[in-house]
Amino acid sequence: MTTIDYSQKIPNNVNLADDRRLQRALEAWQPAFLNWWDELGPAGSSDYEIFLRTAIDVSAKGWAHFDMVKMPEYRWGIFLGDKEENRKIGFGAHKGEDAWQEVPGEYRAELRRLIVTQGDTEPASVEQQRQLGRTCPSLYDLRSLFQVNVEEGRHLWAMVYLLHAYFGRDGREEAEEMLMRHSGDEDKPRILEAFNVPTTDWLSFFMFTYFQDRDGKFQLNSLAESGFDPLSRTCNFMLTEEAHHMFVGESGVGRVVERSIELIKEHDTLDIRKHGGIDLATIQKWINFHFSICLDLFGQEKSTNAANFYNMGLKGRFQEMKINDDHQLDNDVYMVPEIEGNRVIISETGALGSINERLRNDYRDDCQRGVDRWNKMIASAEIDFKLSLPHSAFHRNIGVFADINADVDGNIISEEKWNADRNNWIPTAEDRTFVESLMTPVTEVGKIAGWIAPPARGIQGKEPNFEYVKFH
Ligand code: BYC
Ligand code: FE
Ligand code: FE
Repeated sequence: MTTIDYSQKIPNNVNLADDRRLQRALEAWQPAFLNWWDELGPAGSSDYEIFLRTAIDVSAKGWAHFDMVKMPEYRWGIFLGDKEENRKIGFGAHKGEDAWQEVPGEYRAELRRLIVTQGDTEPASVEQQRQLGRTCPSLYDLRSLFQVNVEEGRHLWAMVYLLHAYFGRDGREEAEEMLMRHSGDEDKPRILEAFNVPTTDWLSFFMFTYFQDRDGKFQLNSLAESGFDPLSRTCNFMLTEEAHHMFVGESGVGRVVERSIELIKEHDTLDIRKHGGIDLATIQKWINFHFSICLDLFGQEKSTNAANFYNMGLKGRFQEMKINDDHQLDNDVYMVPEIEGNRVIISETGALGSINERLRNDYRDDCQRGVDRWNKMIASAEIDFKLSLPHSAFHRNIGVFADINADVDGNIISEEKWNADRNNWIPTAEDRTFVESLMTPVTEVGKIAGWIAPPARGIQGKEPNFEYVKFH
């Protein structure tokens, strides 16, 4: 099963040729996808040849093949992770029963909703990043952007496959809708808020791949625990691709920090804007913005939806099988934030109802690790500045903090104070104009923009200044 059949119109490792109806339905969706890619995928890129990796095998080792490819000719396909024989449902009311190979009828609507929400984010991110190719800081970075974009396109294929294969007519309709909602569209926006925010500059792109793709990591891990085996298997393979997206984010922000440190040292000032660098205070504002909108992606602190998904065995916790408890949580508790008077307090609630909050906390810890590594770079250059994640109450739109204003330390503040101080915390129009002013494209082999350090190493054994993208 692990080897992918590339002789088919739609590459796959699910024996698609044996199911002619499904094959025909997906082959009918394929031109709509390509049309969408042409209209809303990476702008102006259809003739570029790019050093891209393509999946050839779904095992953990050696799954990728690298070659110069034009993106419209990328072989998007359907790749499920290996099947675990006799897999059991690991949590919830059906714990210990055989994992489902078909959709459990009673949970059909919930399962479809989870798959649609997951699937919707994938094309959304491609739409959000559509214009970035025009302002790349180097060919290396341009390749990274396009690699991320084609893989997000493949993640859409992953969810569309599930909809077509397991949800009949309404699945096919949902697959069509995936290409009809668009990021930022007033009438038909993407489902989750953070996927309607344009990604207009490369600092935002690196923040996106660091923070927002990391939501992907946590959500996909939770869905990989699913009792619905095809969903679990597809998420397991998507996670191997996701790791690279987060590498792009962490190393990207790291290289911006590295360059800023160089300029601070060279000019003996933190105020490096006039020297063409992004000052650390500006980087902090971008962190505040992206981290806070990503916290919203985890839903409400107390959620009956999440409790139901868990009970039903559809969506688990992060690394569910490594947690040492009964995996049913009927008698367990968890601490969630609440507003009491003018303060944020932490109070005990049922563990089942607070699955979202637990995942958000796991996510926060994971985000902190990269911030610590960036701070180490700053500290070893003996610069007195520390980057940090804002408090969870800061700049939120979902959950208990949606109705209050808070500063970056989590103190509840008045509307007036928020309006007076917000410019110190999140990017202003001037900040954005400044960062955008640095975004002049660098496409010469071996050259890099002045606001970012070069990568430590290249891709797949190539030099950092290999010609990763050829324009024709
Ligand atoms: N925006 O009970 P609650 C990725 C709604 S990223 C708008 O807490 P639930 C990627 C909610 O729908 C991973 N609406 O909700 C990254 C509900 O509506 P109803 C994406 C929101 O269901 C980068 C109501 O508020 N995957 O892969 O527990 C590049 C009550 O909320 C939002 C997934 O998200 C929001 N942020 O939690 C490319 C996994 N939050 O019922 C790709 C699948 C909540 O009142 N999705 N609402 O109509 C889920 O598991 C859940 O849908 C959520 C929401 C965790 C997102
Ligand atoms: Fe994805
Ligand atoms: Fe991703």
